[in-house]
Amino acid sequence: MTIRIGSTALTLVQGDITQQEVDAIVNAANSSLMGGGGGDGAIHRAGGPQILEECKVYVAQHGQLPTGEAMITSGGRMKAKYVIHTVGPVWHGGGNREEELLSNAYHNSLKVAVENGIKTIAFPSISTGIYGFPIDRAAKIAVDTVKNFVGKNRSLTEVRFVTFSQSDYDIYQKLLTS
Ligand code: AR6
Repeated sequence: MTIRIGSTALTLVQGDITQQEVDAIVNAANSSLMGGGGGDGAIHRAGGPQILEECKVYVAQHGQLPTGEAMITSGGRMKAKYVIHTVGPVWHGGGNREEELLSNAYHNSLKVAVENGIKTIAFPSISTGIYGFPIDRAAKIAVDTVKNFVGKNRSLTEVRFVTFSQSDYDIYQKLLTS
């Protein structure tokens, strides 16, 4: 499904983030940037060793990536030209600025995208797998942060939400159409 905000299409698909034909896919990474499980593992497997090499160079120069921040590498062998790596918060019950940090992860990923001339970008549901953020709250933050960003910045033509499960798709669909 698609909704429009100004010149930007917000789209929702159920599928695999590694297979998206967009300029950039977002990786729900961890601060080490050295790979992991979940979508992070899938992205490094699909993209090949080039991505980890670029992450190592970044960490050597800048140190680990703090929660809520974002950085960019190439997409290696994937169709997407770039991967934007961001770190969502681990859910600890909501009293540790988790909502603000999750919003920052979306906002800073979009900022890095615009700075790199990216027009189309696909997000997984950051923090809602291994990091345990409740999906209803996380999806609302994702949709609100993206809507707010594209309302102010016209250079992105598509922001795509990619959910793994049908139940997550349904939650995003309700938020996008409300
Ligand atoms: N395509 C789309 N969505 C996916 C895919 C995929 N291939 N694989 C998983 N998901 P997670 P997090 C969904 O765990 O919670 C890693 O070890 C998944 O079902 O990938 O931010 C990192 O290195 C869920 O809905 O990310 C970190 O240590 C969503 O993507 C940690 O996990 C996010 O789940 C980050 O945990």
